[in-house]
Amino acid sequence: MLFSTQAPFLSSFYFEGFSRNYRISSTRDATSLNGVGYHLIPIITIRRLVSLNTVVALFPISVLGQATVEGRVELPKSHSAPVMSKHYEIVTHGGVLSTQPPLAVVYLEGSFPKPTSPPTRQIIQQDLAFVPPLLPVQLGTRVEFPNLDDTYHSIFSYSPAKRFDLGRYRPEERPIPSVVFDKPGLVTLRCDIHEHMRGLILVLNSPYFVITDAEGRFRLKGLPPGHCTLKAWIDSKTTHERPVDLKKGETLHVDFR
Ligand SMILES: [Cu+2]
Repeated sequence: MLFSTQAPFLSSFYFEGFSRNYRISSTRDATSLNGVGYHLIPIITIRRLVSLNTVVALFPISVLGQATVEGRVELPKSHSAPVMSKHYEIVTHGGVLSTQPPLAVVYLEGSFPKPTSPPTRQIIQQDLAFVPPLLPVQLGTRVEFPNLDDTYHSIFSYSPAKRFDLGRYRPEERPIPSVVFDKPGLVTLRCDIHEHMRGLILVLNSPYFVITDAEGRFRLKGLPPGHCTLKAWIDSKTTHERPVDLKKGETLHVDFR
């Protein structure tokens, strides 16, 4: 905890140091014509400070004390032949909604603090489809729905986790129509004009989630140590779960099959 509160301070310290140095060096450059000696030290200092700042930014000290989970989710067999273009869509089989080709969302369940400033994400409408077709978000996230097609879309949902209707709107609509997702659960997006359009938003009471790759592999970093439940959402009727014991600085391997 001590380290995590220090990290932003260190970062801004290095950044401030970098700006100050940069200002000094440009003044010297401007006033000296033979400024080799003047150049060298500030450039080295800038490089050192930039790399220090990068290290601090990439590895906030608080992350070093956190856990990682990686592994693989056994995905259902694809309903169609392997696609070369990796065009994902939402399909329904016997009332079950899933992505095609299959993908899973892996997330850590627990009681985590709500984000101080609500995140904003986007699902665009392009070529009469929702992109991405599946979006996991943390509870409280605002999702914007920009229309990039040269036609109207009319997005709505009847899902218990969020019932809404944005009505018909054109690409130039401003502000971009958006919805805040404030209840956990799966939200099915549809369009009143284009019957085939389907999208899914998985609203999670957790900031720790990731979509697997096409082979079901995943890696979740920066997790808080402790006992938690790791879940793998596969389709609207299937979510696997495993109790996990996350330890500081350690990587746990978990496979869902
Ligand atoms: Cu539409």
